[in-house]
Amino acid sequence: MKNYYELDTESVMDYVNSKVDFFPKDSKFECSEIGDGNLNLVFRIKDTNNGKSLIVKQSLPYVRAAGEDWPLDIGRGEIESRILDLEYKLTDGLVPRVYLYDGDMCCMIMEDLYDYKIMRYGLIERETYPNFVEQISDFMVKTLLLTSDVVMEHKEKKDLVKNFINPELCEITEDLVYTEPFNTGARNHMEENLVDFHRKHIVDDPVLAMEAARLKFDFMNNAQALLHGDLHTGSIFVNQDHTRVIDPEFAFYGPIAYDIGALVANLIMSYISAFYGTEHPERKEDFCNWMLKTIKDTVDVTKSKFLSEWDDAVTDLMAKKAGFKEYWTRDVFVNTAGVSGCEMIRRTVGFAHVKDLDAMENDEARYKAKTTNLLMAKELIINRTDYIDGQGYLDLIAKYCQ
Ligand code: SR1
Ligand code: MG
Repeated sequence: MKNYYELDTESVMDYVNSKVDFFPKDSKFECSEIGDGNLNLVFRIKDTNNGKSLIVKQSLPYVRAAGEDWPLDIGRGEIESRILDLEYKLTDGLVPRVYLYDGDMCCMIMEDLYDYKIMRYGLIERETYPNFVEQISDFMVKTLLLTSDVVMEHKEKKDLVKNFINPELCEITEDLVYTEPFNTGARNHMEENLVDFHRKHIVDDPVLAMEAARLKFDFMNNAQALLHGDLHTGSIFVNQDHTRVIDPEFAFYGPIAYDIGALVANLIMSYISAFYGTEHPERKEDFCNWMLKTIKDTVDVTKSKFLSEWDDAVTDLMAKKAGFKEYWTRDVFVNTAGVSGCEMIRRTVGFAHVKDLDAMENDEARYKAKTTNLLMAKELIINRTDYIDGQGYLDLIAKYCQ
């Protein structure tokens, strides 16, 4: 921390020029802080003479959304820069390119995806993305299957497990996703009219608690693949042609279901928000139909890519035995449903909510959306063996969203 100082929109320009030879001498800079996540500072620096730009992402020694009372490992960007390099290679560029990681300043200098938009904000505007499923399923299958023991030489995989130990960020997930939302107090927060509902339907249900506990210990003990670790729609950049995944600072070796489940949950919450929401009525029907198809296809296309990649990619002799790939894939998708449920609950009553639900303007619609979200989530956790394909999710949505 000796040479660390917190950057601002003035100092970041000199900082960048001292680190990379990217901008010409006569550049005319424009700089803004665009970070809207819970953890870091993110600056966009642009040379208005030629339009070239880049991103500087700096870790703070605390959780940005909470303040200095919640300290956090400042070296997390180092893991993020390493996994971005690896994912860039595994996925043929479905993540931004990292130009430099500076361990003194805990800063990453990286490609600016200036012609993309954070998917969550696009979905809130009811935009649709025709290539999303094809590309995000590629991202998941390539990063997850190819870093697992069924494909990798086992000692090399264990080296990766060691190199991606990420205890502080894992602890955030263990607490915020798998513990606090199933209890009262701690860092949970919710609207007043949800307090009794949360207690009755979530906290006081012993069956739900037991199933959530099973999922928690699967998260902690199942070093299955190198995860992104926070694959929600705020970690995905999209436009009409392309999809790029950002922000893998929660990366570690964990259960594949954690990445797929986080994504599916956030798609479902976007659907629920549009289904009950009063915003953009003219786009509602088309958007909801697209979103249903997207939820279904995300599950089905990802699953079928796991199965079809399997025969080419898998090296372990026992993993090639008849029936094993179907067993393995089923297990991933059963727990995907459970993880989706945990993510949906924590985004409604836990520390970190989602704008899709919180920004709904109409009080009644928002209450309906959030309570429906909690009930669906509970069903996904308790009866997760029923939700192993896309149609299962559509049946669930049809039953609850009325
Ligand atoms: C204290 S961090 C809260 C949440 O923000 C990140 O994006 C993760 O989802 C984490 O759980
Ligand atoms: Mg993030």
